[in-house]
Amino acid sequence: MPIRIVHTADNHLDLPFKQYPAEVASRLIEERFLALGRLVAVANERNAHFFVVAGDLFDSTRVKVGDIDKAAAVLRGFDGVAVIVVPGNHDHYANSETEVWRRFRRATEADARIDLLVDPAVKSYDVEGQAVHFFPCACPSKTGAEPTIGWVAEAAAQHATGLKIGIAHGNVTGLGLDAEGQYFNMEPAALEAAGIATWLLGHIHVPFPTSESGERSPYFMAGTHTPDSLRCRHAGSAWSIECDGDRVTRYERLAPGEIAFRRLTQELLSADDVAGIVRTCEALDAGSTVIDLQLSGRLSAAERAHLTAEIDRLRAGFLNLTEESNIHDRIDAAQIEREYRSGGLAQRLLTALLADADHPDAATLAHRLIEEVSRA
Ligand SMILES: [Mn+2]
Repeated sequence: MPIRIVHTADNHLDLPFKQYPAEVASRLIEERFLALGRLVAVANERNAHFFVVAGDLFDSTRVKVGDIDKAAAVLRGFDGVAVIVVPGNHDHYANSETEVWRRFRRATEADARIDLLVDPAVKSYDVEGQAVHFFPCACPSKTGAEPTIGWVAEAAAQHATGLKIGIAHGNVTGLGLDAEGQYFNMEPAALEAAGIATWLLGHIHVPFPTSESGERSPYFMAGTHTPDSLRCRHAGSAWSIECDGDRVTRYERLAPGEIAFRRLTQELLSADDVAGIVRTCEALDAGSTVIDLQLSGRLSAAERAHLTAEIDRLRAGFLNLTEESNIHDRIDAAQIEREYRSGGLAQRLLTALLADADHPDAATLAHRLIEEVSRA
């Protein structure tokens, strides 16, 4: 019988989202609990034996008590053999006084299936006669450099049989993004040398492997389970992993997130471009999208007014819309006709420059110079 594991990490429950208005922040905070609940539901549908959280379940070591209870309630919904929680760097385990874990223990003591693993010691389970050994490597601090996985190879060698799975949290050389900091760095060679079936990792918020499904991988990076910032390009991720005997035989990526962050960077040079960016926005699922528009280019006064009106209209539909625009004025035929005497030098010069497609800024620049000179 295959052993099935659902692997998540970097849930960052209680991430404050301070940069957003209060009602947007509370929706984003709530989504992280809801998405974890969706993932537990998928794990149950798939009859997973283990639900593994490879660090950073919480965003910090000081979390509102109510939210610790809420997290515990979500995890309690798992129907399998055990939920295994290992502290990451954001929710590191310094000692038995570390607040978040003291309270988490209290919140979960009634459910023996929730295992908080903080010590570097093998934890073995018997699943219908099959031995499954987990090697948890909790983070002792937020920004440590010392590897946490060093003990695993020797401990794994002491178990001749059974499925052996490592759990750790930190950067992996070659995979890291600067965004998360290269803490508790692990070398791929060291991960492979541990002599276990695979590693379930957290820390880098992007999933690894890069394929949606496959047959084996020396390690898995969960990726945050629901998007957490404009940097996040995936739909939230987690892994469903199947093992047979002492190895991984199949994996599949899950996508429990329901909120997206999108940054659209666009140069606008015409009414068509304005219509295009509006269409792009309208094609998004606005109610569950946090959008950030980074607009540049040159527009006529009329095009610009239209853009502003359209953005105001769109703003109402989006979960959140921010805009950072750096758009210059562009003179057009209507404005030339309005402001300059027909047949005069300025009108003829500007009309000719406007027709020069190779130099789209020329007419606008000339117009600005003429204005300056005539004001002087
Ligand atoms: Mn982390």
